Amino acid sequence: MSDCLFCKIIAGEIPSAKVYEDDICFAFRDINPQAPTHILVVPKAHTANILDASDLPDATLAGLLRAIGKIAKAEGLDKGFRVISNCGPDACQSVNHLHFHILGGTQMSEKMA
Ligand code: DGP
Repeated sequence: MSDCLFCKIIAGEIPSAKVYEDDICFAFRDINPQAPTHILVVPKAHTANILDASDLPDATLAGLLRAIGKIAKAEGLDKGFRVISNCGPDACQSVNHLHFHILGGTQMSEKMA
């Protein structure tokens, strides 16, 4: 989508700190990190959020989860990490391109919201 921030990052039109890329997804460091490790994993195909996940092939959805695991291992998050996908206004989704936050590198709170 031409006016989507994450589509522009995937296309290299906006610079990012890339940590991983394959045929299905692209991952880069969040510009406003909320943990020592804070990475965004996004499908290369545009869809708004989990509510529209049926727009994507099953292989893409599976590939995203596999990529998250690979990235967490490569980042050394062996003591644990959290994966969040904000969906819609109540969850404060600010970029309408499906993405998963990987947060780690610290002991996180038991409280999730
Ligand atoms: P969300 O609130 O779940 O939609 O998360 C969007 C995230 O995207 C937020 O944590 C900040 C991040 N972000 C916004 N603009 C940029 C950018 O230009 N570059 C990078 N690396 N991250 C961005």
